[in-house]
Amino acid sequence: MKNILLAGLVAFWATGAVAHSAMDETTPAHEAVLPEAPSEVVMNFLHDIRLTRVSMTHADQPAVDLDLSAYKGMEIDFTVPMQAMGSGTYVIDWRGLGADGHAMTGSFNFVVE
Ligand SMILES: [Cu+2]
Repeated sequence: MKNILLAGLVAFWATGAVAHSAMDETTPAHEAVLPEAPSEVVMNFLHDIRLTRVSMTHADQPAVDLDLSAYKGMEIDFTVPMQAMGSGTYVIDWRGLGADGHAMTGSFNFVVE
C-alpha cells in the first residue's frame, strides 16, 4: 500500500514539473547565431522563479557558474553577466524553484561565429 502511494506521488510530481513550461524567452535566443559574444544573458520566465544556479559551458571548456548575486528572491526576468570567450557554442544551463517549490531546470544555447 505504501509503495502504491509513493508511486502515485512521484507520478504527480513528475506531471507537475512537466506542466511548467517555465521559460518564456532568452536573449540571445535559443540557437541564435551571433557575430560577437554578448556580455550578458537575459532569461524571461512565465512565472516568478528563484534561480539557484546558472552555468555556462563554452566550446570544450569546463562549465563556469554565472553570478546570480543580484537576485535573492523570486523574479520573473533575470539579466546575468557572462564572460565572452570567443567563437563557438555557448550552452547555458539553469535550475531554480517555482513559487510552489517545484524544481525546474532548462537549457539553451547559442553560437558565436
Ligand atoms: Cu509547480
